[in-house]
Amino acid sequence: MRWWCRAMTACRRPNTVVGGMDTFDVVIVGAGFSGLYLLHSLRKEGFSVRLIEAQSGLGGVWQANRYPGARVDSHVPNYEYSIEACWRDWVWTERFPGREELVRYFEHVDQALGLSRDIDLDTRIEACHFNADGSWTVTAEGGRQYACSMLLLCTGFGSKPYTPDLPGLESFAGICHHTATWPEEGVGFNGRRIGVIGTGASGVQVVQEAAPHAEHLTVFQRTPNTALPMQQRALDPEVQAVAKANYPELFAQRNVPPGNFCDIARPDIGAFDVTETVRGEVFESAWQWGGFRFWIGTFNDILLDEAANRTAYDFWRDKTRARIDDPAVAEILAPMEPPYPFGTKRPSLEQNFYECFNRSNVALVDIRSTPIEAIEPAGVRTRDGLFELDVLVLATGFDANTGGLTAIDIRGRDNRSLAEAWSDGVDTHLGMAVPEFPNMLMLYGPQSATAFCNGPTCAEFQGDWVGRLLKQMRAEGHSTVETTPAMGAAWTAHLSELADTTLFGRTDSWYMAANIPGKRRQLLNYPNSDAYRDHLSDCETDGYKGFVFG
Ligand code: N01
Repeated sequence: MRWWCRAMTACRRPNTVVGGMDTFDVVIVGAGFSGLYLLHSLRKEGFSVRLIEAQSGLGGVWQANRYPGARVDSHVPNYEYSIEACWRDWVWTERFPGREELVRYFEHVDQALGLSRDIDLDTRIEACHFNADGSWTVTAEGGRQYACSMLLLCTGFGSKPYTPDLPGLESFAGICHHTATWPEEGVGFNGRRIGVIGTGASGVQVVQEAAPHAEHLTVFQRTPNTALPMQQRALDPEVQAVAKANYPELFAQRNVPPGNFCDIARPDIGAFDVTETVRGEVFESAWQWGGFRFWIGTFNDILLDEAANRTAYDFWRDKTRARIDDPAVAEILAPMEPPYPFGTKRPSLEQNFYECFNRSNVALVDIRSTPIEAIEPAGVRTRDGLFELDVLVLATGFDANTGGLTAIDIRGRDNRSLAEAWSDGVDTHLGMAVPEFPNMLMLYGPQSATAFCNGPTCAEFQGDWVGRLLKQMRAEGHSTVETTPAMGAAWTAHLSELADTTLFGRTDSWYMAANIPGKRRQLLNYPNSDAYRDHLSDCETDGYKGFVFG
């Protein structure tokens, strides 16, 4: 299938129908930051594009995660497109916007860029099969089919919720929901006995919402979260209007090392290059500034060197323990000895998470020392007894990075499925292409910078890279592009080296694929967005080294 020919004649026209199938140059799966950016940019280049989304609105995780308290952890103006039509007339109300505001932002983006006309909502893709002629057949639930030359998977790192195998879960007589499949009509917390399993970002946010309303709240924690102060505040529209004069410069900054935020630079000195007093001042200043600055913006060896890391942990621990009244509770939430190197599990941002445990209606259960034995109709039974509940919240995370992809029956060459190809671990080239899956690219996927890079920043630089690749293929008359098993193995080996030379490899986290029983332990996100971007750029400069065109 010579997709560039059709593109050159069919751009901006309704798609063609071939053999009863809607046929496009490009099919994109997923309407989050990456998918929408690709739709916008590839359409501009004259490709015929269809974007398919399982949910009934735009925004990816922000559609799905409608649990109480859902809120982004990247501050304004980082978490938005750099496209002027999107930011010029958009005003945020808070420094860290909540889920409802983010959904409205995506509606605004839709209007500004006219995206919806090329999107099928409420359409869940079940299968994507590569054909001998180089095309893909994409099949949605209900049987609707699309044909395309290039398949772009933008399913995000957190689109497949993970529910642990808790014995008796289905017998629970109250209301039970995973945070990522929260019902649209909501669940009232007022006057109810609420239980929350999990203290990752979702758990922290639900706890903050439930504590003031619940008759009683029980939080089941397995591993402490080194949550950091968000330092949330309302934003003044007039101040934002003035700041917009600098937005082009600020957004450009997201793509300039060091770092991928426009206003948090990766530091260039180590924790022991300064005196203890100065180190304390640097930590304190980052703490007061809020957000991720304490995680990534203090010293360059915090995530590399154990002793440096310990200085950050100790600062975090002392600050946190000072907020918790009961020393026994403090020891569970912020132990004297670090449960893992600070920052190697993603720190959540909190507003009053730790103070919630000073309330008389909130109890903390350390399920590492008193494990959950079963879920019963009346509640959760641990080794210590039964905790009676009306509502059970499963804030237990995601089959991160790969789950959203392997949930689809994606079959490449020789009819081999992606799930089978990755059954013993993931191999990709640059986190974008999978050996034996020609004409298929992933964005914000496994083995790319993904969760170590601000979402819109990554969506734009990866999206631009893909756009240039497709244009070059069109110009040079190539109809297929793929990577090789050797390149996949080499990239995996490189990530494995990074796991060993940073502190990430020491911790069981979803970065390390270690949150899902039986999943092969490997680093699934590239922990340095600058270096990652350099790899993409070098690949392109070297004539797309590692890719084979046909
Ligand atoms: O999921 P998680 P999440 N028994 O995997 C526990 C983004 N996000 O949805 O740590 C008992 O972090 C598990 O315990 P442990 C963000 O990138 C962002 O909260 O494995 N407990 C952990 O406490 C985030 O990092 C926002 O020991 C079990 C929790 O469940 C990512 O999504 C908001 C268990 C899962 O935490 C995932 O966050 C929400 C079991 N069998 C999400 N299995 C923002 O603020 C798991 N747990 C932007």
